[in-house]
Amino acid sequence: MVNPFDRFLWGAATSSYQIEGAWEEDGKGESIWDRFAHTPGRIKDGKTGDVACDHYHRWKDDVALMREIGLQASRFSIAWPRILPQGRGAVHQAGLDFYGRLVDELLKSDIAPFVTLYHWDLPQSLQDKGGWPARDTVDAFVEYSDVVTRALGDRVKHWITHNEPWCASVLGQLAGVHAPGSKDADEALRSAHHLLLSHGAAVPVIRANSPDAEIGITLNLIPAVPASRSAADLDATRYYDGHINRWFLDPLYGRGYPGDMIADYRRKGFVQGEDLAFVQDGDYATMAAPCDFLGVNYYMREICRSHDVPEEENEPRLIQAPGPETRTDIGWEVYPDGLFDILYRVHSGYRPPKLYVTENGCSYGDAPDAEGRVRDERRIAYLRDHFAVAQRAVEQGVPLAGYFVWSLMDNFEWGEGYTQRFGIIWVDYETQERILKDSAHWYADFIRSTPIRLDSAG
Ligand code: IFM
Repeated sequence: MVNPFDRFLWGAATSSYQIEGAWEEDGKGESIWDRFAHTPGRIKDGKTGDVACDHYHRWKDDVALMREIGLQASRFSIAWPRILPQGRGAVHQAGLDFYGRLVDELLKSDIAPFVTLYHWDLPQSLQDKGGWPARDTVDAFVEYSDVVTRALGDRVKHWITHNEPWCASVLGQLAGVHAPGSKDADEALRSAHHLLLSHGAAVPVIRANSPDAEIGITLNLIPAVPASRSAADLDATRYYDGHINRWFLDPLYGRGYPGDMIADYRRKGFVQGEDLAFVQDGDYATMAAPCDFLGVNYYMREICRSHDVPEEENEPRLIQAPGPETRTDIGWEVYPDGLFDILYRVHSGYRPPKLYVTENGCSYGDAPDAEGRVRDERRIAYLRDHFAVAQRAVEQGVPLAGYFVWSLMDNFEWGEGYTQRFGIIWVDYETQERILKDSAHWYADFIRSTPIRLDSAG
């Protein structure tokens, strides 16, 4: 039988903490993002995701807006503490029911649900027991994946284990700007390892519960470009690429951690001794569990220049690309060709059977005008140019099967609070009114009329 969703899918993405609100409703447990956002000084303007877009109560209307745009797929994440308020143990049926109703409404609307199991809202009670640096959290994630995929595996045909493990480990536990907010290189590396390990350990469990589903993981990948051809800048580029891309891609595709990066991390004091103490026998095989797709989140490239001070050897300085007009409100360069570079590089270097762009989008603050219309032309140009690049990648043989705009609606942008608007739907956070921006109308027309089906099957 032909799977009705076995074609190129145009969608939009969100995540639980960023849109749901209802942070302590219906028996939900506390997450590390609840705790982090409630800690003074962590989030711009002292904002939290307590209410966010109130999607927990407005989900039906939000699905109606997706239908109006004509989305073919919706990527969203599940809040682990709604399902297992204490992280493990007693399953909370009300949490499962919420997502069950959402999935049913999407399917009724002919919108394929792409479900991310972990988009950073770890139950606080697991954090209290050590969080991702602790190996036990791997088992907890597998148990949680089992519970969710048993309940929804008959209806959900696309599972994403983790979103951007680099952010969860490095931003959360080295830079300290995301939850849980620590600054410890050893903890960050352990966390990255346990995130990847839990992905691999969960894959067979998800497959058993949802046998005809596709399973993958989503990485934030950034093409690294040298600022010059000097040996120092080329080495800085190698380092940056290793830190953000290869440290995650290599183990997922059976190569273990990159040796050059282990050496660099040892030099920087991130790793002690010869071995990575947290890697146990069999871990590399587990992490490389065969998957059906890789999700790529693409926003920008980085131009890398070496520092000349010896103690910061291999720590690249990231320099600005020319032209402030090419930046979005959050300061990221607009560089559509980087999407081609990263897709092609992953395809030729790692050969995932399928790829999805699971996030791509831009932050622009255009607000409703006197007629209540949001004329976000820059977002339209951004999406049009990136879609054209995706088209080129498909024509060059990249097995790209779908594309999710980040984001369906303006939402809580982590440490930035509500200052960055990535949505194709405007959200008035006071009234919770939603307005389809011009980009949403443009996307609707694009989906309806796109003459060329971006079909990787050829
Ligand atoms: O909002 C985030 C999302 O949660 C993960 N990827 C990047 C987006 C924009 O920063």
